[in-house]
Amino acid sequence: IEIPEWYNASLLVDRNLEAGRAEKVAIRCGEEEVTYGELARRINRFGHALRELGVRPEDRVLLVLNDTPSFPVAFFGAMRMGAVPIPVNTLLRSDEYRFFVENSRSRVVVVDEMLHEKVREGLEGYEEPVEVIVANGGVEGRRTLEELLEGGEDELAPAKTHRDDPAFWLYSSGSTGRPKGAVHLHHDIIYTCETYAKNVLGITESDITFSASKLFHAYGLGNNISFPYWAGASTVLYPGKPVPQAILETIERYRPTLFFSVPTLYNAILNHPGAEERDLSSIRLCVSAAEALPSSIWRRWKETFGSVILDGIGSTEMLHIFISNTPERVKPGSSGIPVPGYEAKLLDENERPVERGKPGFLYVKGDSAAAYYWRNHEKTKKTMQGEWLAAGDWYRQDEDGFFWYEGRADDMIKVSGLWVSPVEVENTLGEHPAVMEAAAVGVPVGGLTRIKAYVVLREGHEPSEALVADLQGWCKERLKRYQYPHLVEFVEELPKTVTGKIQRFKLRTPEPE
Ligand code: 3SK
Repeated sequence: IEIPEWYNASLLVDRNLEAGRAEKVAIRCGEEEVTYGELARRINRFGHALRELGVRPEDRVLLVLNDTPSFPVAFFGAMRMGAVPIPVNTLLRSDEYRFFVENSRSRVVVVDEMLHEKVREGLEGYEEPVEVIVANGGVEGRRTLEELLEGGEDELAPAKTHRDDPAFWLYSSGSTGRPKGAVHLHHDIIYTCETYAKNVLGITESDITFSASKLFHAYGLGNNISFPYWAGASTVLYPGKPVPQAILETIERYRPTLFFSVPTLYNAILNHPGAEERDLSSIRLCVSAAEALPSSIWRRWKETFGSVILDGIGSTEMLHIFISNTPERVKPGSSGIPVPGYEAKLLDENERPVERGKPGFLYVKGDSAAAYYWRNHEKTKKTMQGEWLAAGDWYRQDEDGFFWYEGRADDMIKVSGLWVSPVEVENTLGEHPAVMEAAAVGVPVGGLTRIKAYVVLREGHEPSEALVADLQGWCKERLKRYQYPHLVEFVEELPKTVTGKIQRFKLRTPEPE
Protein backbone atom coordinates (compact mmCIF):
# COMPACT_ATOMS: atom_id res chain seq x y z
CA ILE A 1 0.00 0.00 0.00
CA GLU A 2 1.59 3.19 -1.26
CA ILE A 3 1.04 6.17 1.02
CA PRO A 4 2.85 9.43 0.12
CA GLU A 5 5.54 10.41 2.59
CA TRP A 6 3.84 13.71 3.44
CA TYR A 7 0.29 12.73 4.10
CA ASN A 8 -2.56 14.01 6.26
CA ALA A 9 -5.40 11.66 7.24
CA SER A 10 -8.01 14.38 6.49
CA LEU A 11 -7.28 13.85 2.76
CA LEU A 12 -9.72 10.96 3.01
CA VAL A 13 -12.49 13.55 2.57
CA ASP A 14 -10.75 15.36 -0.32
CA ARG A 15 -10.76 12.12 -2.33
CA ASN A 16 -14.48 12.67 -2.82
CA LEU A 17 -14.13 16.23 -4.08
CA GLU A 18 -11.48 15.08 -6.56
CA ALA A 19 -13.81 12.28 -7.68
CA GLY A 20 -16.63 14.77 -8.38
CA ARG A 21 -18.74 13.81 -5.37
CA ALA A 22 -19.04 17.28 -3.78
CA GLU A 23 -22.83 17.21 -4.17
CA LYS A 24 -23.23 13.63 -2.99
CA VAL A 25 -24.77 13.12 0.46
CA ALA A 26 -22.04 11.88 2.77
CA ILE A 27 -24.05 11.83 6.02
CA ARG A 28 -27.69 11.40 6.95
CA CYS A 29 -28.52 12.09 10.57
CA GLY A 30 -32.16 12.62 11.57
CA GLU A 31 -33.46 15.26 9.13
CA GLU A 32 -30.00 16.60 8.35
CA GLU A 33 -28.12 15.74 5.16
CA VAL A 34 -24.49 16.77 4.70
CA THR A 35 -22.82 16.54 1.29
CA TYR A 36 -19.12 15.82 0.85
CA GLY A 37 -18.63 19.42 -0.26
CA GLU A 38 -20.31 20.78 2.87
CA LEU A 39 -18.42 18.33 5.09
CA ALA A 40 -15.09 19.49 3.62
CA ARG A 41 -16.06 23.16 4.16
CA ARG A 42 -16.99 22.55 7.81
CA ILE A 43 -13.77 20.60 8.41
CA ASN A 44 -11.70 23.43 6.94
CA ARG A 45 -13.55 26.08 8.92
CA PHE A 46 -13.04 24.17 12.14
CA GLY A 47 -9.33 23.78 11.32
CA HIS A 48 -9.08 27.56 10.92
CA ALA A 49 -10.99 28.13 14.15
CA LEU A 50 -8.61 25.90 16.12
CA ARG A 51 -5.64 27.84 14.72
CA GLU A 52 -7.26 31.10 15.75
CA LEU A 53 -7.75 29.71 19.25
CA GLY A 54 -3.99 29.22 19.41
CA VAL A 55 -3.97 25.46 18.92
CA ARG A 56 -0.65 24.28 17.48
CA PRO A 57 0.27 21.15 15.52
CA GLU A 58 0.43 18.10 17.81
CA ASP A 59 -1.69 19.74 20.51
CA ARG A 60 -4.35 17.33 21.67
CA VAL A 61 -8.09 17.99 21.26
CA LEU A 62 -10.42 15.80 23.32
CA LEU A 63 -13.74 14.89 21.66
CA VAL A 64 -16.68 13.92 23.86
CA LEU A 65 -19.20 13.67 21.07
CA ASN A 66 -22.28 11.70 20.16
CA ASP A 67 -22.73 10.36 16.63
CA THR A 68 -23.71 13.48 14.68
CA PRO A 69 -21.98 15.37 11.81
CA SER A 70 -20.06 17.37 14.46
CA PHE A 71 -17.97 14.29 15.15
CA PRO A 72 -16.25 13.98 11.73
CA VAL A 73 -16.01 17.79 11.51
CA ALA A 74 -14.09 17.99 14.80
CA PHE A 75 -12.08 14.83 14.15
CA PHE A 76 -10.86 15.74 10.65
CA GLY A 77 -10.76 19.50 11.34
CA ALA A 78 -8.26 18.91 14.16
CA MET A 79 -6.10 16.56 12.08
CA ARG A 80 -6.21 18.88 9.09
CA MET A 81 -4.43 21.67 10.97
CA GLY A 82 -2.00 19.15 12.50
CA ALA A 83 -3.61 18.76 15.93
CA VAL A 84 -4.34 15.33 17.41
CA PRO A 85 -8.01 14.54 18.17
CA ILE A 86 -8.86 12.02 20.89
CA PRO A 87 -12.42 10.70 20.71
CA VAL A 88 -13.52 9.19 24.03
CA ASN A 89 -16.44 7.16 25.32
CA THR A 90 -19.55 9.30 25.91
CA LEU A 91 -20.82 7.12 28.78
CA LEU A 92 -18.20 8.01 31.36
CA ARG A 93 -18.11 9.81 34.70
CA SER A 94 -16.73 13.29 35.27
CA ASP A 95 -13.55 12.06 36.98
CA GLU A 96 -12.78 9.93 33.92
CA TYR A 97 -13.01 12.97 31.65
CA ARG A 98 -10.70 14.79 34.04
CA PHE A 99 -8.25 11.91 33.71
CA PHE A 100 -8.34 12.10 29.89
CA VAL A 101 -7.75 15.85 29.86
CA GLU A 102 -4.88 15.61 32.34
CA ASN A 103 -3.32 12.51 30.85
CA SER A 104 -3.39 13.84 27.28
CA ARG A 105 -2.78 17.47 28.25
CA SER A 106 -5.60 18.40 25.89
CA ARG A 107 -5.77 22.10 25.09
CA VAL A 108 -9.32 21.92 23.78
CA VAL A 109 -12.36 19.79 24.61
CA VAL A 110 -15.21 19.58 22.11
CA VAL A 111 -18.25 18.29 23.96
CA ASP A 112 -21.88 17.66 23.10
CA GLU A 113 -24.23 20.00 24.97
CA MET A 114 -25.87 17.06 26.74
CA LEU A 115 -22.50 15.84 28.05
CA HIS A 116 -21.14 19.25 28.96
CA GLU A 117 -22.10 19.13 32.64
CA LYS A 118 -19.99 16.03 33.28
CA VAL A 119 -16.98 17.59 31.60
CA ARG A 120 -17.48 20.87 33.48
CA GLU A 121 -17.58 19.02 36.79
CA GLY A 122 -14.52 16.98 35.87
CA LEU A 123 -12.53 20.13 35.09
CA GLU A 124 -13.36 21.86 38.39
CA GLY A 125 -10.14 23.00 40.03
CA TYR A 126 -8.02 22.07 36.98
CA GLU A 127 -5.37 24.73 36.65
CA GLU A 128 -4.22 24.36 33.05
CA PRO A 129 -6.07 26.47 30.47
CA VAL A 130 -8.60 24.38 28.53
CA GLU A 131 -10.93 25.77 25.88
CA VAL A 132 -14.27 23.97 26.04
CA ILE A 133 -16.29 24.11 22.79
CA VAL A 134 -19.92 23.00 22.92
CA ALA A 135 -21.41 21.12 19.97
CA ASN A 136 -25.07 20.52 19.09
CA GLY A 137 -26.37 23.21 21.42
CA GLY A 138 -25.08 25.95 23.65
CA VAL A 139 -23.97 26.67 27.20
CA GLU A 140 -23.61 30.15 28.62
CA GLY A 141 -20.06 31.42 28.56
CA ARG A 142 -18.82 28.77 26.14
CA ARG A 143 -17.99 28.99 22.46
CA THR A 144 -20.10 26.74 20.29
CA LEU A 145 -18.97 24.65 17.36
CA GLU A 146 -21.81 26.08 15.30
CA GLU A 147 -20.65 29.70 15.79
CA LEU A 148 -17.04 28.76 15.03
CA LEU A 149 -18.23 27.25 11.75
CA GLU A 150 -20.15 30.37 10.78
CA GLY A 151 -17.09 32.44 10.03
CA GLY A 152 -13.79 31.45 8.55
CA GLU A 153 -12.61 30.31 5.18
CA ASP A 154 -13.88 27.33 3.25
CA GLU A 155 -10.41 26.30 2.12
CA LEU A 156 -7.58 25.04 4.31
CA ALA A 157 -4.53 23.24 2.97
CA PRO A 158 -3.73 20.24 5.15
CA ALA A 159 -0.89 20.73 7.62
CA LYS A 160 2.39 19.30 6.37
CA THR A 161 2.22 16.12 8.40
CA HIS A 162 4.39 13.08 7.75
CA ARG A 163 2.57 9.77 7.20
CA ASP A 164 4.28 8.58 10.41
CA ASP A 165 3.30 11.60 12.54
CA PRO A 166 0.78 11.13 15.38
CA ALA A 167 -2.71 11.70 13.94
CA PHE A 168 -5.18 10.72 16.67
CA TRP A 169 -5.36 8.67 19.85
CA LEU A 170 -7.87 6.14 21.06
CA TYR A 171 -7.93 5.11 24.69
CA SER A 172 -7.86 1.39 25.34
CA SER A 173 -8.76 -0.13 28.71
CA GLY A 174 -6.55 -2.75 30.30
CA SER A 175 -6.78 -5.21 33.19
CA THR A 176 -4.86 -2.94 35.51
CA GLY A 177 -4.88 0.77 35.99
CA ARG A 178 -6.24 3.56 33.88
CA PRO A 179 -6.99 3.46 30.14
CA LYS A 180 -3.95 3.77 27.90
CA GLY A 181 -3.77 6.26 25.02
CA ALA A 182 -2.94 4.28 21.84
CA VAL A 183 -1.20 6.72 19.49
CA HIS A 184 -2.25 6.24 15.85
CA LEU A 185 -0.38 7.72 12.90
CA HIS A 186 -1.57 9.50 9.77
CA HIS A 187 -1.14 6.38 7.61
CA ASP A 188 -3.20 4.07 9.85
CA ILE A 189 -6.74 4.90 8.71
CA ILE A 190 -6.09 4.46 5.01
CA TYR A 191 -4.38 1.14 5.71
CA THR A 192 -7.60 -0.25 7.26
CA CYS A 193 -9.56 0.99 4.23
CA GLU A 194 -7.22 -0.55 1.67
CA THR A 195 -7.25 -3.87 3.54
CA TYR A 196 -10.43 -4.75 5.42
CA ALA A 197 -12.89 -2.34 3.77
CA LYS A 198 -11.70 -3.12 0.26
CA ASN A 199 -10.80 -6.81 0.48
CA VAL A 200 -13.42 -8.09 2.92
CA LEU A 201 -16.38 -5.71 2.65
CA GLY A 202 -15.81 -4.87 -1.01
CA ILE A 203 -17.23 -1.42 -0.18
CA THR A 204 -18.13 0.87 -3.11
CA GLU A 205 -19.66 4.30 -3.55
CA SER A 206 -23.10 2.68 -3.87
CA ASP A 207 -23.00 1.51 -0.28
CA ILE A 208 -24.76 3.10 2.67
CA THR A 209 -23.15 2.23 5.99
CA PHE A 210 -24.81 2.15 9.39
CA SER A 211 -22.97 1.26 12.59
CA ALA A 212 -24.83 0.64 15.83
CA SER A 213 -21.42 0.82 17.52
CA LYS A 214 -20.51 4.41 18.21
CA LEU A 215 -17.89 6.57 16.52
CA PHE A 216 -15.80 7.01 19.66
CA HIS A 217 -14.93 3.30 19.43
CA ALA A 218 -12.33 2.17 16.85
CA TYR A 219 -14.91 -0.19 15.39
CA GLY A 220 -17.55 2.53 14.84
CA LEU A 221 -14.94 5.02 13.63
CA GLY A 222 -13.95 2.69 10.79
CA ASN A 223 -17.48 1.52 10.02
CA ASN A 224 -19.16 4.90 9.79
CA ILE A 225 -16.35 7.33 8.96
CA SER A 226 -13.18 5.88 7.44
CA PHE A 227 -14.71 3.23 5.19
CA PRO A 228 -17.59 5.21 3.66
CA TYR A 229 -15.43 8.32 3.12
CA TRP A 230 -12.69 6.24 1.51
CA ALA A 231 -15.18 4.67 -0.91
CA GLY A 232 -17.36 7.75 -1.44
CA ALA A 233 -20.31 5.91 0.08
CA SER A 234 -23.00 7.48 2.30
CA THR A 235 -23.33 6.93 6.01
CA VAL A 236 -26.17 7.04 8.52
CA LEU A 237 -25.49 8.49 11.97
CA TYR A 238 -27.80 7.76 14.88
CA PRO A 239 -26.94 9.72 18.05
CA GLY A 240 -29.24 7.88 20.51
CA LYS A 241 -28.94 4.74 22.56
CA PRO A 242 -28.62 1.71 20.25
CA VAL A 243 -31.68 -0.23 21.40
CA PRO A 244 -33.38 -2.72 19.01
CA GLN A 245 -36.45 -0.59 18.24
CA ALA A 246 -34.38 2.47 17.30
CA ILE A 247 -31.91 0.43 15.27
CA LEU A 248 -34.70 -1.31 13.33
CA GLU A 249 -36.44 2.00 12.63
CA THR A 250 -33.18 3.53 11.44
CA ILE A 251 -32.52 0.61 9.10
CA GLU A 252 -36.05 0.78 7.65
CA ARG A 253 -35.86 4.56 7.21
CA TYR A 254 -32.39 4.92 5.64
CA ARG A 255 -31.99 1.49 4.04
CA PRO A 256 -28.27 0.84 4.68
CA THR A 257 -26.45 -1.81 2.66
CA LEU A 258 -23.76 -2.49 5.28
CA PHE A 259 -24.77 -2.90 8.91
CA PHE A 260 -22.25 -3.15 11.76
CA SER A 261 -23.04 -4.27 15.28
CA VAL A 262 -22.00 -6.54 18.15
CA PRO A 263 -23.31 -9.98 19.23
CA THR A 264 -25.41 -8.69 22.15
CA LEU A 265 -27.33 -6.33 19.89
CA TYR A 266 -27.81 -8.93 17.13
CA ASN A 267 -29.26 -11.17 19.82
CA ALA A 268 -31.45 -8.41 21.28
CA ILE A 269 -32.80 -7.56 17.80
CA LEU A 270 -33.66 -11.22 17.17
CA ASN A 271 -35.52 -11.32 20.51
CA HIS A 272 -37.35 -8.03 19.88
CA PRO A 273 -41.11 -8.62 19.49
CA GLY A 274 -42.11 -8.64 15.82
CA ALA A 275 -38.50 -8.40 14.60
CA GLU A 276 -39.09 -10.99 11.87
CA GLU A 277 -41.71 -8.66 10.28
CA ARG A 278 -39.25 -5.79 9.93
CA ASP A 279 -37.77 -4.87 6.58
CA LEU A 280 -34.00 -5.36 6.59
CA SER A 281 -33.86 -6.22 2.91
CA SER A 282 -31.56 -3.28 2.05
CA ILE A 283 -28.64 -4.91 3.89
CA ARG A 284 -26.19 -6.80 1.69
CA LEU A 285 -23.78 -7.65 4.50
CA CYS A 286 -23.76 -7.52 8.30
CA VAL A 287 -20.59 -7.32 10.38
CA SER A 288 -19.99 -8.34 13.97
CA ALA A 289 -16.93 -7.70 16.13
CA ALA A 290 -15.87 -6.87 19.67
CA GLU A 291 -16.64 -10.35 21.03
CA ALA A 292 -17.03 -13.74 19.38
CA LEU A 293 -20.39 -14.18 17.67
CA PRO A 294 -22.06 -17.44 18.77
CA SER A 295 -22.97 -19.65 15.80
CA SER A 296 -26.55 -19.89 17.14
CA ILE A 297 -27.02 -16.13 16.63
CA TRP A 298 -25.40 -16.33 13.18
CA ARG A 299 -27.89 -19.04 12.13
CA ARG A 300 -30.96 -17.37 13.59
CA TRP A 301 -30.06 -14.09 11.89
CA LYS A 302 -29.60 -15.80 8.52
CA GLU A 303 -32.92 -17.65 8.90
CA THR A 304 -34.81 -14.55 10.03
CA PHE A 305 -33.40 -11.84 7.78
CA GLY A 306 -31.59 -13.77 5.05
CA SER A 307 -28.31 -11.88 5.47
CA VAL A 308 -24.90 -13.19 6.41
CA ILE A 309 -23.03 -11.79 9.40
CA LEU A 310 -19.28 -11.57 8.93
CA ASP A 311 -17.67 -12.04 12.31
CA GLY A 312 -14.18 -10.68 12.85
CA ILE A 313 -11.76 -9.55 15.51
CA GLY A 314 -10.08 -6.20 15.72
CA SER A 315 -8.66 -4.01 18.42
CA THR A 316 -8.22 -0.40 19.35
CA GLU A 317 -4.47 -0.87 18.93
CA MET A 318 -4.82 -2.34 15.40
CA LEU A 319 -7.54 0.25 14.63
CA HIS A 320 -9.90 -2.19 12.96
CA ILE A 321 -10.57 -5.81 12.05
CA PHE A 322 -7.52 -7.92 11.17
CA ILE A 323 -9.03 -11.43 11.25
CA SER A 324 -12.39 -11.96 9.62
CA ASN A 325 -14.77 -14.28 7.88
CA THR A 326 -15.35 -13.25 4.28
CA PRO A 327 -18.45 -13.31 2.08
CA GLU A 328 -16.86 -16.25 0.23
CA ARG A 329 -15.71 -18.20 3.30
CA VAL A 330 -17.70 -18.22 6.54
CA LYS A 331 -17.39 -20.61 9.46
CA PRO A 332 -20.11 -19.63 11.91
CA GLY A 333 -18.67 -19.34 15.44
CA SER A 334 -15.13 -18.63 14.25
CA SER A 335 -13.43 -15.23 13.90
CA GLY A 336 -12.22 -16.12 10.39
CA ILE A 337 -8.85 -15.86 8.67
CA PRO A 338 -6.29 -13.01 8.56
CA VAL A 339 -7.42 -10.10 6.42
CA PRO A 340 -5.09 -9.59 3.41
CA GLY A 341 -2.49 -7.07 4.63
CA TYR A 342 -2.31 -8.63 8.11
CA GLU A 343 -0.56 -11.69 9.52
CA ALA A 344 -1.46 -13.56 12.68
CA LYS A 345 0.33 -16.21 14.74
CA LEU A 346 -0.24 -18.13 17.97
CA LEU A 347 2.55 -18.53 20.51
CA ASP A 348 2.78 -20.33 23.84
CA GLU A 349 3.90 -18.70 27.10
CA ASN A 350 7.52 -19.21 26.05
CA GLU A 351 6.84 -17.43 22.78
CA ARG A 352 7.17 -20.62 20.72
CA PRO A 353 4.65 -21.37 17.94
CA VAL A 354 1.85 -23.67 19.11
CA GLU A 355 0.81 -26.77 17.18
CA ARG A 356 -2.16 -26.34 14.82
CA GLY A 357 -5.36 -26.92 16.82
CA LYS A 358 -3.80 -25.98 20.18
CA PRO A 359 -4.62 -22.67 21.87
CA GLY A 360 -2.04 -19.91 22.07
CA PHE A 361 -1.60 -16.19 22.58
CA LEU A 362 -2.56 -14.22 19.49
CA TYR A 363 0.01 -11.93 17.84
CA VAL A 364 -0.82 -9.78 14.84
CA LYS A 365 1.22 -7.80 12.30
CA GLY A 366 -0.06 -5.02 10.02
CA ASP A 367 0.59 -1.36 9.29
CA SER A 368 -2.41 0.08 11.09
CA ALA A 369 -0.92 -0.80 14.51
CA ALA A 370 -0.67 2.04 17.04
CA ALA A 371 2.89 3.27 17.41
CA TYR A 372 2.93 3.24 21.22
CA TYR A 373 0.90 3.91 24.36
CA TRP A 374 1.23 7.48 25.52
CA ARG A 375 3.25 7.81 28.71
CA ASN A 376 3.33 4.04 29.25
CA HIS A 377 6.68 2.60 28.24
CA GLU A 378 6.24 -0.70 30.08
CA LYS A 379 2.88 -1.55 28.47
CA THR A 380 4.24 -0.44 25.10
CA LYS A 381 7.15 -2.86 25.37
CA LYS A 382 4.86 -5.74 26.36
CA THR A 383 2.28 -5.12 23.64
CA MET A 384 4.15 -3.70 20.65
CA GLN A 385 6.94 -6.16 20.03
CA GLY A 386 8.67 -4.93 16.90
CA GLU A 387 6.43 -5.66 13.94
CA TRP A 388 4.16 -7.88 16.04
CA LEU A 389 1.50 -6.78 18.46
CA ALA A 390 0.33 -8.98 21.35
CA ALA A 391 -3.47 -8.91 21.07
CA GLY A 392 -4.08 -10.21 24.60
CA ASP A 393 -6.45 -12.90 23.31
CA TRP A 394 -6.26 -16.63 23.53
CA TYR A 395 -7.06 -18.35 20.18
CA ARG A 396 -6.94 -21.71 18.39
CA GLN A 397 -6.47 -22.18 14.64
CA ASP A 398 -8.21 -25.06 12.86
CA GLU A 399 -7.01 -27.20 9.96
CA ASP A 400 -8.43 -24.68 7.43
CA GLY A 401 -6.61 -21.76 9.02
CA PHE A 402 -9.71 -20.31 10.75
CA PHE A 403 -9.20 -18.72 14.17
CA TRP A 404 -11.48 -19.67 17.09
CA TYR A 405 -11.69 -17.48 20.18
CA GLU A 406 -10.82 -19.19 23.47
CA GLY A 407 -10.96 -16.27 25.87
CA ARG A 408 -9.00 -13.32 27.12
CA ALA A 409 -5.44 -13.81 28.11
CA ASP A 410 -6.09 -11.83 31.26
CA ASP A 411 -9.05 -11.13 33.48
CA MET A 412 -10.69 -8.27 31.65
CA ILE A 413 -14.32 -8.82 30.82
CA LYS A 414 -15.70 -7.76 27.44
CA VAL A 415 -19.41 -7.01 27.64
CA SER A 416 -21.25 -5.83 24.53
CA GLY A 417 -17.92 -5.05 22.97
CA LEU A 418 -16.74 -2.80 25.77
CA TRP A 419 -14.05 -3.69 28.26
CA VAL A 420 -14.98 -3.92 31.91
CA SER A 421 -12.32 -4.08 34.57
CA PRO A 422 -13.29 -6.61 37.29
CA VAL A 423 -11.46 -4.48 39.81
CA GLU A 424 -13.75 -1.52 39.17
CA VAL A 425 -16.86 -3.66 39.76
CA GLU A 426 -15.30 -5.26 42.84
CA ASN A 427 -14.31 -1.93 44.33
CA THR A 428 -17.79 -0.55 43.83
CA LEU A 429 -19.40 -3.58 45.44
CA GLY A 430 -16.87 -3.36 48.26
CA GLU A 431 -18.19 0.11 49.11
CA HIS A 432 -21.67 -1.28 49.84
CA PRO A 433 -22.27 -1.53 53.60
CA ALA A 434 -23.24 -5.23 53.39
CA VAL A 435 -20.17 -6.32 51.39
CA MET A 436 -16.94 -7.57 52.88
CA GLU A 437 -15.28 -8.36 49.56
CA ALA A 438 -16.18 -9.36 46.03
CA ALA A 439 -14.75 -10.81 42.85
CA ALA A 440 -16.11 -10.21 39.35
CA VAL A 441 -15.64 -12.43 36.33
CA GLY A 442 -17.12 -12.80 32.87
CA VAL A 443 -19.32 -15.86 32.41
CA PRO A 444 -21.00 -17.18 29.29
CA VAL A 445 -24.79 -16.82 29.32
CA GLY A 446 -26.63 -17.81 26.15
CA GLY A 447 -23.30 -17.61 24.33
CA LEU A 448 -22.64 -14.00 25.42
CA THR A 449 -20.44 -12.68 28.20
CA ARG A 450 -22.13 -11.43 31.37
CA ILE A 451 -20.61 -10.13 34.59
CA LYS A 452 -20.96 -12.37 37.60
CA ALA A 453 -20.02 -11.17 41.08
CA TYR A 454 -19.06 -13.47 43.93
CA VAL A 455 -19.78 -11.66 47.16
CA VAL A 456 -18.70 -12.30 50.76
CA LEU A 457 -21.09 -10.58 53.16
CA ARG A 458 -20.27 -8.74 56.35
CA GLU A 459 -21.57 -10.15 59.61
CA GLY A 460 -25.19 -9.33 60.28
CA HIS A 461 -26.16 -9.50 56.57
CA GLU A 462 -27.98 -12.46 55.01
CA PRO A 463 -28.16 -13.47 51.32
CA SER A 464 -31.53 -12.63 49.74
CA GLU A 465 -33.07 -11.73 46.36
CA ALA A 466 -33.66 -8.23 47.68
CA LEU A 467 -29.97 -7.85 48.48
CA VAL A 468 -29.02 -9.01 44.96
CA ALA A 469 -31.29 -6.33 43.49
CA ASP A 470 -29.88 -3.76 45.90
CA LEU A 471 -26.27 -4.58 44.93
CA GLN A 472 -27.13 -4.40 41.23
CA GLY A 473 -28.84 -1.03 41.72
CA TRP A 474 -25.81 0.19 43.71
CA CYS A 475 -23.50 -0.65 40.81
CA LYS A 476 -25.84 0.81 38.19
CA GLU A 477 -25.82 4.12 40.04
CA ARG A 478 -22.04 4.26 40.31
CA LEU A 479 -20.73 2.59 37.17
CA LYS A 480 -21.39 2.68 33.45
CA ARG A 481 -24.66 1.03 32.63
CA TYR A 482 -23.05 -2.09 31.08
CA GLN A 483 -20.81 -2.69 34.12
CA TYR A 484 -23.24 -3.92 36.75
CA PRO A 485 -23.21 -7.65 37.66
CA HIS A 486 -25.99 -9.53 35.91
CA LEU A 487 -25.49 -12.42 38.31
CA VAL A 488 -24.61 -12.36 42.00
CA GLU A 489 -23.63 -15.36 44.09
CA PHE A 490 -22.97 -15.20 47.82
CA VAL A 491 -19.98 -17.23 49.01
CA GLU A 492 -18.17 -17.81 52.33
CA GLU A 493 -14.75 -16.90 50.94
CA LEU A 494 -12.89 -16.11 47.71
CA PRO A 495 -10.11 -18.25 46.25
CA LYS A 496 -6.79 -16.43 46.71
CA THR A 497 -3.07 -16.90 46.13
CA VAL A 498 -0.71 -16.92 49.10
CA THR A 499 0.01 -13.29 48.46
CA GLY A 500 -3.70 -12.52 48.73
CA LYS A 501 -4.52 -12.04 45.01
CA ILE A 502 -7.97 -13.22 44.01
CA GLN A 503 -7.79 -16.19 41.63
CA ARG A 504 -10.55 -15.15 39.27
CA PHE A 505 -9.92 -18.00 36.87
CA LYS A 506 -11.26 -20.37 39.54
CA LEU A 507 -14.56 -18.51 39.52
CA ARG A 508 -15.23 -18.69 35.79
CA THR A 509 -17.65 -21.55 35.52
CA PRO A 510 -18.76 -23.22 32.31
CA GLU A 511 -22.27 -22.57 31.11
CA PRO A 512 -24.69 -25.18 32.46
CA GLU A 513 -25.95 -27.65 29.83
O1 3SK B 1 -13.11 -5.42 19.48
C1 3SK B 1 -13.05 -5.53 18.26
O2 3SK B 1 -13.24 -6.63 17.71
C2 3SK B 1 -12.75 -4.32 17.41
C3 3SK B 1 -13.05 -4.39 16.09
C4 3SK B 1 -12.76 -3.34 15.27
C5 3SK B 1 -12.20 -2.22 15.75
C6 3SK B 1 -11.92 -2.13 17.07
C7 3SK B 1 -12.18 -3.18 17.92
C8 3SK B 1 -11.84 -3.03 19.36
